[in-house]
Amino acid sequence: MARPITDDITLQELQKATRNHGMPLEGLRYDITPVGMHYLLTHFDVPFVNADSWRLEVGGHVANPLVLSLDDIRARPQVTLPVTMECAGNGRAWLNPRPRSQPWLNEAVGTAEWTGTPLAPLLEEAQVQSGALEVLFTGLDRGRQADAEQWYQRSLSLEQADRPEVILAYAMNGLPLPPQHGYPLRLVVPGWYGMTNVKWLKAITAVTEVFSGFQQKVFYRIAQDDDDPGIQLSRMFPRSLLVPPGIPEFETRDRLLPPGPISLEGRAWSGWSPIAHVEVSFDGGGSWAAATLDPPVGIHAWRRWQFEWTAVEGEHVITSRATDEAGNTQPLEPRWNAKGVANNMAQTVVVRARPGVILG
Ligand SMILES: Nc1nc2c(c(=O)[nH]1)N[C@H]1C(S)=C(S)[C@@H](COP(=O)(O)O)O[C@H]1N2
Ligand SMILES: [Mo]
Repeated sequence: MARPITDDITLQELQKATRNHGMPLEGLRYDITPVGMHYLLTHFDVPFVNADSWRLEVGGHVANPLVLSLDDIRARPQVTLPVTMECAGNGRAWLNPRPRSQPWLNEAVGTAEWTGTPLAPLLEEAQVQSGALEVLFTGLDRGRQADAEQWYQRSLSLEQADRPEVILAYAMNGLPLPPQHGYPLRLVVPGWYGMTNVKWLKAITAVTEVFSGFQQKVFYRIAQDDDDPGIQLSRMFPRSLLVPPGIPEFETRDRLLPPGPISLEGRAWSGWSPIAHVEVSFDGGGSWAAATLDPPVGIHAWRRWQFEWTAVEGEHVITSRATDEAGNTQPLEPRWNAKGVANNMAQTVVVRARPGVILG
């Protein structure tokens, strides 16, 4: 299918793309994404952390500031949650003109089992004072982006920070966080786009003003240009992705398979509410057929779907789209915005059914 993608990836985009990898889409077969297959996005450098001397400072507008070691945090109540995490920039490379940033196609997603301790009791212990409006999360990584030198920082309203599923995670899929995913401690906010999940935490600060840092008030907004304040992103819009059927063509990654019956499968998620249905189209969205849904991997994790198809000889374009219980769904065309965020347009996959193709 004709796509409005331009081919002129710049070296600066390539530099980001080689540091920050996506999940190979065949990884959609796993309920829990193996650690090395989980997508990765790091704005600055991965900090080198000595966990023995590392401390988390919980302070700001609190009556009882805390300084905690990793052992202190590991001694607190422990929870494990499967969480589907997706970068807000997923889908950016389909936009035309393409906003120059990490050029994701569809693969900036993964589902990990995060183990950690709930944030709310820690804030309670620190005794956040009245007058505090937000909780600010600061990472150990520092750099310069769009003319501002900064620590990587994001805030949450007190109300969001107090949600029971918000955790400080020190393990991923049962092992200590690997350096690139936030060692020794990261924030996990299930349902929200990736940028919220601050890695390499060094401070959690109750603040009396709404945080206006770059990663909050400038980036991660749906805005038409630099003068448009836009809409702040929070939860993930629904998306469905297909496990690539058949075998790939090396150059295009289009799919090859022999004509005949084939079981298609994929995964769908939304940060707003549970997935209600997934539909599949073979005529570019003219008509849709319902896929069968498995139970979700967890209330904050993706749901597997399946569709029995018979491929007749020739070229096909498969489109799938997810709709959540709140009624959010996926558009067929990208919704352009200046930062290239929240483009949850339906994925299309080109499949060629040819006699004689041998499946791997
Ligand atoms: N400290 C810090 N936290 C961060 C980032 C970062 O650059 N620095 N990137 C954010 C973004 S944009 C995303 S999408 C997720 C990616 O998490 P992952 O690399 O573990 O998949 O981390 C978020 N947390
Ligand atoms: Mo991201």
